[in-house]
Amino acid sequence: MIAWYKKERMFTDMNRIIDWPTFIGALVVLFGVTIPLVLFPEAGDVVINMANTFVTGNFGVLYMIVGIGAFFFLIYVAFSKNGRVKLGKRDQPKEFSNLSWAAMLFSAGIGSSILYWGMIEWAYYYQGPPFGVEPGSKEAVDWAAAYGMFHWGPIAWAIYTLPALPIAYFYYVRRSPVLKISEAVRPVLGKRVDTPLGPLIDVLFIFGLLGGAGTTLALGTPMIAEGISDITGIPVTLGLQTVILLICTAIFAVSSYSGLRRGIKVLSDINLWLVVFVLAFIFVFGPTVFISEQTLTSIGLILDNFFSMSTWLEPQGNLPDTADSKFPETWTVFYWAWWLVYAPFVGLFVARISRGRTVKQMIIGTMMYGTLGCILFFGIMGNFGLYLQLTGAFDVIGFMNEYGAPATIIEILNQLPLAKLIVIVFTVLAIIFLATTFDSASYILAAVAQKEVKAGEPLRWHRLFWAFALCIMPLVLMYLGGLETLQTASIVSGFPIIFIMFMLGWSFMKASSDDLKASKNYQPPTIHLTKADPKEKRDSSDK
Ligand code: NM2
Repeated sequence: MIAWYKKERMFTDMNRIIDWPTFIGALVVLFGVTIPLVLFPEAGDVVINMANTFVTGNFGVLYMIVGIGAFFFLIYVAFSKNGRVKLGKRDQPKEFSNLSWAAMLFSAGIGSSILYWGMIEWAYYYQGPPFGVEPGSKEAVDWAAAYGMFHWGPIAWAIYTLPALPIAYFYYVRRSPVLKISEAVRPVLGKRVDTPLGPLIDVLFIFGLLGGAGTTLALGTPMIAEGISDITGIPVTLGLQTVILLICTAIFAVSSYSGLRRGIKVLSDINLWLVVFVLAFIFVFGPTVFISEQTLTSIGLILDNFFSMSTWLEPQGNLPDTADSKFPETWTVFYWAWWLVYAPFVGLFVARISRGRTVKQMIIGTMMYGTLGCILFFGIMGNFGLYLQLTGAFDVIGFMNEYGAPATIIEILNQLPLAKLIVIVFTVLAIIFLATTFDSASYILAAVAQKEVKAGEPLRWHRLFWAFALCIMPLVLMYLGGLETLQTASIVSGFPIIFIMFMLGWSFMKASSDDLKASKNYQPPTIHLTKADPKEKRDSSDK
C-alpha cells in the first residue's frame, strides 16, 4: 500500500515537474541524428562534414567575434555597477569556499581532454604552425608551446563565463526557481519564450552538449584504455573501451545521484589533489628550468600577440594560388565552437555554485582560476613532451605519427622516474576528470528539462537518466562507427548558440540595469551592492 502510494506520488511529481516538451524534444533530436548515422554512416558523414566546412569556412569570423566580444564584455561588466551586484541576500555567506568553488568550476568545465591536449597539442602545431611559419623551426617551437595555452586561455574562459551572468542573476537576485537557458533570455525575447521557441532553445543546447560530451568521451576513452593497458598488459580493444566507458558512467552516475555536496564536490576535491600531485611531480622530476622558461615565454608571446591570435582568419588563404594552412578553422574556430557548446552548461553550473558571491567575483574568479589552471597543465605537461622532442630523448612526433596520440601520451609519461606510479595516477585522474564533467552535466541537463528546481536540486532519477543518456549515444556510435561524425555534428549544431550568447549578455545587462534604476538608492530588498555607492562615499569624505 505504502509502496503503491509512493509510486503514485513519484509519478504525479514527475508529471508536474518534468518539462515534457524539452525532455521529449531533446530525445527526438538525439534519435533523429543518431539513427540515420547508424543506418547510413557514410552518407551521414558526407552531409555533416559538408555542413561543418560550410559553417567554419564561412562563419569563422562570427566565432572569433563572439570570443573576443565575450572577453571585453565581461571585463566591462566586472568593473561596472552591475558587477557589484551580490548574488543573494546582503549578508549571504559564500555557499562554497574559494578553493572548493575553484575546484568544482574547473572540474566541471574541464574534462579529461585537458590531459589529452595539454600533453600533445604542441606536437600538432610544431608540425603545422600558424602564420606561415616553417614547420619544425625555432619559431614554430615557440608558437607550438603557446597556442595550446591560448586555446584554453582567457577568451575560452570568457565564453564559459558569459552565460553564468543572467542565469545567476535570475536564480539568486530575482529568485526564480528555474535553471534554464530559455528563461535566461526572457528579458530579450519576452513572451516568445512561452512559445515553442523556448523549448527549442533548450533542446538546441541539450543536443550541443550531448555532442560536445561525445567529443570528450571519444578522446578520453582511448587514452584511459592506453593507460590501463600499460598498467595491466591487457591489449586495447573495443571491449576494454566499453568496460571503461561503463565504469566511468557508473562513477559519474553515483556522483550525480548523490548530489552537489556529497557527490560532485567530493569528487572535485579529490580531483584537485591528484592534479596537484601529477603536475608537481612532472615539474620537479622533469626539466624544471625548461618548463618554467618556456611557460613564461609563451605567456609573453600570447600577451604580445593577443589581438592577432584572437582575430586571425587567414583571409587570403581562400584566394587562388595562395597557401591555405586551414589553421584557424581547424583549431581556433573549432575550439571556440567546442567551448560554446559547453558554455551554457558551465554557465548554469557556475551560477548554481556561486551563491553569496558578487557578479564581479564570479567573472574574475572564473576567468582567472580557469586560465591559470590551464596554463599550468599546458606549461608543465606540454613543455615536458616538447623538451623530450627537442633534446632527442624521445621522438614524440615520430611515435605519434606511427602509434597515434593516446599511446604517445602514455609513452611520454613513461619517460619519467617512477613511471608506473605516474601512469596509474594519471589514468585515475583522467577517469575522475571525465566523471566530474559528466556528473555536473547530467545534473544540469536534468535541471534544464524540469519546470523548476526547488531547493537547488533536480529530481534524483532524472539526474540518473541523463547520466546514462550522456554515455549511451557515444557507446552505440563507438561500436557502429560515426562517433567522429557526431562530434562534427555537435559543433555544427552549436552554431545557433552564437546568437543565444548574444541574447544572454544583453538579457543580463537589461535586467540588472532595469533593477538598478528602479530601486531607490540602488538598494531594493532583493538586490544588494557590495561597496558603498560612490555618491555616499563622497558625502562621507566631504564631512
Ligand atoms: N573544452 C574545454 O572534454 C573536456 O575536457 C570538456 C572541453 C570545451 C575544450 C570540455
